Amino acid sequence: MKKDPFELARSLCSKARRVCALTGAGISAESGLATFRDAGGLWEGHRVEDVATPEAFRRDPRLVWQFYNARRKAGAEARPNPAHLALAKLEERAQVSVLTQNVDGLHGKAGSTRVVELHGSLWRVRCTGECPPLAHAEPLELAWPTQCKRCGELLRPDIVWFGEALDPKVLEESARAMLESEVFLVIGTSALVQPAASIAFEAVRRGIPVVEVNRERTPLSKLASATLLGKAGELLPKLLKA
Ligand code: BV8
Repeated sequence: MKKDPFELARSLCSKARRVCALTGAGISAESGLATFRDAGGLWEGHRVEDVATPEAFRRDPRLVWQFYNARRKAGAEARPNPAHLALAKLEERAQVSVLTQNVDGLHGKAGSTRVVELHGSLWRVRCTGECPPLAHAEPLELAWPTQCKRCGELLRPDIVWFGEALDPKVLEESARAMLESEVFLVIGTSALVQPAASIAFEAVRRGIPVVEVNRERTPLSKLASATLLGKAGELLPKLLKA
């Protein structure tokens, strides 16, 4: 008889000493940050896939800059929610690597110490020339245009846009963290965006137990060891309680 998914997930998580978690916009929803799917993938009537791209930045840099100013403004008011905090607290009894698709920085704010930002950060901008990324205090409503102080080239968000490759070093670090994990958590992601989602599918292929926590079923649900449907802010503290 199939074990109750919550009990199965709890037994996997309570035993694991090395945990890896892939998180998406859903884990920050209860911090008040809109997910991409909930907003119907729209921001001010623009499809995110049309704004978060290098083409959009070339075509209308001011619009893209306003999009990220708005995200920084919302992000600056956001606080980690019980889901972020439960992952951070888990570090008291396990090695926890968080591979996040989010750019809001909330895992770090919650106290997680091994966070891989797959898609960059709202809180960093970088030169479109050759200079290294600039970290800066939040919130940042940069006026447009903003030139790099070192070389005068335009600044851009230090974020991976659609159509841009992820940093190979980030992908290697993510694969290593997944391969050494005893349980792979997938939290608040529609598991559609690549290559981030492929890390979860690779964990399944490698026979690593995968526990999914999401409000709705996703393409991963039929392959996960357990899928818990509900709010991450409610389920994770129960799932990861010592
Ligand atoms: C690349 C930064 C190539 C921007 C982001 C067709 C098929 C497959 C792939 C593609 C394709 N066409 C194009 C592609 C590639 C594309 C892609 O995957 N597109 C998708 C739309 C199909 N990928 C790329 O472009 C990547 N780059 O492929 O480059 C390349 C290679 C070599 C050389 C040159 C080029 C780059 C992808 C990164 C894009 N940047 N973010 C920004 O944030 O502004 S992605 C962005 O969208 C987010 O970071 C996030 O990753 C993604 C949205 O996904 P989720 O996080 O899952 O959020 P979503 O809203 O979808 O889901 C939330 C879930 O949470 C829902 O299921 C919901 O039910 C649940 N939920 C809600 N509330 C709660 C909850 N769960 C629990 N509790 C709650 N309270």
